[in-house]
Amino acid sequence: MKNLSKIEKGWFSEICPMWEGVALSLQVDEVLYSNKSQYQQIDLYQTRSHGKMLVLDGIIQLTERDEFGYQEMMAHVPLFAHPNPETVLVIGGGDGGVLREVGKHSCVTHIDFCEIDAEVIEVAKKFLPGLACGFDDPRITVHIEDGSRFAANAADTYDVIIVDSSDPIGPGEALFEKPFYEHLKHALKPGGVVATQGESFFLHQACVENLIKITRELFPVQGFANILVPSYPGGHIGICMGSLGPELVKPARPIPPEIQSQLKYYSPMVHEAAFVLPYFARQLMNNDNG
Ligand code: SPD
Repeated sequence: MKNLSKIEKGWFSEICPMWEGVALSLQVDEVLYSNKSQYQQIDLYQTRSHGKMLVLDGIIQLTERDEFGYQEMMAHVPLFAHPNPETVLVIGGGDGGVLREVGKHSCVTHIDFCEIDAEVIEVAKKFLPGLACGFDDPRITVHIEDGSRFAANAADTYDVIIVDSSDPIGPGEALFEKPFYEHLKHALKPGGVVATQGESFFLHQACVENLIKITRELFPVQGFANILVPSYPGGHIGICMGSLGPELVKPARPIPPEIQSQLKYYSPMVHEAAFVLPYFARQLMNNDNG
């Protein structure tokens, strides 16, 4: 599969076989960075309407205008589903946005961050300070290596694991396969929770079904939540979750006012609502979300 994303007459169009026949276009004022790293093509654009936009191998990873929903939900849904998360592993998400959100939890004492492509981190630090501020947290240890290998070498270590992957084409492919989820389970402490980027139940049904199958086979509790992100394909994206103990659909602890006041998307009501899926998607999950 090859992405054919391109800029034509000043408009970037995100063209990919994963969402065949559909493309989101954003008007680009300036190309701020463009380079092929050891792993992927990295582009950073100044858009007309959505602030800066990070694009990896032709696929939109984030825009400054709507990144908050994705990063907040990927971090706070699993972290609030856990009664007392202290040790956290974040795989992928070299922009730092998920780390920024994880850092808001004072109960977290240690964060391992594993990203395969150091150049994404460098680009974020230079052009996306509102996200890369996530790296300033002294509780973080950065590991530049393959996320699957990193997880495979950890046992019984983390209360929460968050996988902020790109799509299952290119470097992110192995992160959608069962052996990776087996490593994640092995790396969790008893009662641990894992949350991974779960694609769109509207556009990527086979991929979502596979993720549900894998997590259902491996974890006693499984859930799938939805996030509205206008600049992702279909305008939304899922979080596929597995838990070794806690229920996922309700926060396990109240949200401290000092965290809520910093957020724009997540709230306890949004947490619960995110697991309520359209009927056809619920059928896809085999009615597991009620
Ligand atoms: N279709 C794009 C999915 C991208 C998910 N990861 C985004 C990284 C933002 N921290």
